[in-house]
Amino acid sequence: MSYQDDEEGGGFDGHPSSFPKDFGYGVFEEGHEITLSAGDQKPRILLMGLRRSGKSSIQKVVFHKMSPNETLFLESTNKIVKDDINNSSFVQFQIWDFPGQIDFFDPTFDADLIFGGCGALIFVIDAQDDYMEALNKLNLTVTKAFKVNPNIKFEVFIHKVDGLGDDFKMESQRDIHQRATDDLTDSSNDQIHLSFHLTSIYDHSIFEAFSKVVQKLIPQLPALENLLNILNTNSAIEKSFLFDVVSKIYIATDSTPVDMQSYELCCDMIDVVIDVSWIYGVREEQDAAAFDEQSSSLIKLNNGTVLYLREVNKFLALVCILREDNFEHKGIIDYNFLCFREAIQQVFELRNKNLTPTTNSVGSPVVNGNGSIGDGQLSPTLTDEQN
Ligand SMILES: Nc1nc2c(ncn2[C@@H]2O[C@H](COP(=O)(O)OP(=O)(O)OP(=O)(O)O)[C@@H](O)[C@H]2O)c(=O)[nH]1
Ligand SMILES: [Mg+2]
Repeated sequence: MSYQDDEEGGGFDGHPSSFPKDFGYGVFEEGHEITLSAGDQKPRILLMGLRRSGKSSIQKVVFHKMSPNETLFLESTNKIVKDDINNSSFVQFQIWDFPGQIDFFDPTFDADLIFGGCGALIFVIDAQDDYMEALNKLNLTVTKAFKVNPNIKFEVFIHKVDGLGDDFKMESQRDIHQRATDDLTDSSNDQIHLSFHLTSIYDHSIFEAFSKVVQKLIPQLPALENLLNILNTNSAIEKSFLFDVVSKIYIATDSTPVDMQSYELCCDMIDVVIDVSWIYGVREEQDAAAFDEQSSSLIKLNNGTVLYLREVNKFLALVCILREDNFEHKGIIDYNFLCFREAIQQVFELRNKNLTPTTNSVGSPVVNGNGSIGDGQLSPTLTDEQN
């Protein structure tokens, strides 16, 4: 079952050219005034929504491995909390967690600064609560943000759906979608496009939704998708995901539809690999990563399916699902994988060539390709990693 609603309309159309140039991989056009400090140039994802809607919980669960139950003890956020997702992850960005009671009319609220360098705005709505007030706030927020920066992707998380039955879930989604878009039409803002996701921190839906949000910020997405399609066809693979290992966000997948179960299986596989490596991995250095060039894993399920994981670089893993009979040609699959890995490296190499050395060092490209997980260093090129 897919947790995302609409793809129609003005969403990411698959063309890198539609990608706003002043954000994303830290590439700034020449002459573009940068008044923020270097650390602030990373694309920003804003988390907004009413009080107690679950913003901080989302950020903690997805990026800080907090268990969902622990979020019960989170305190209310009272100022903007900026969180850098950079060293340990393939994709680099900042997440700004806002307090629920933020007031746009407060003179200290600097809309230009906040929405200016923003890539995506996630608006969280508590689906277990009355959402009328949230819808008003949503309308206010997106119209304000759109005025400052029309390139922002607006993502609505209909959150805490774990407490709702399937029918009610669908009904709330339909209702919220309808009302939100009607409100925009009424205020003659129909050029603003909203994407809706049903989410909960108690299952994988929040990771899936976040994957979709992050994917919209990756200009190479169509190329990656294409490579995965080619890999699948030539290796008789049914489904493959390119995972950011630390966050378990998938950066790309082939163009067949994603079903939640496969995604969950792949996430669980990553957990297993990391856990087993931590426990049994041979480690000479003190803090060697649990995931490295030699990471690969094969899990056979009792329904004739095989899960196969291979390391792509320090931050990325390819996880494939295929039928056991097709895994007899493991040699071919491995060979194809090497070609695939090479191609991925070329995709990002091409991008890095297009960057001038200055923007490269200051603009902190969103691609992280070197160093081990969590080792605190940032390297702009993927190719360094090779061999
Ligand atoms: N059932 C359920 N509860 C959730 C979910 N996500 C968050 N919560 C709970 O919602 C409550 C509020 O979460 P917070 O993350 O503090 O909310 P917030 O939006 O950051 O709130 P402010 O900082 O006050 O704006 C916590 O008790 C969480 O445990 C979810 O997916 N399902
Ligand atoms: Mg909070």
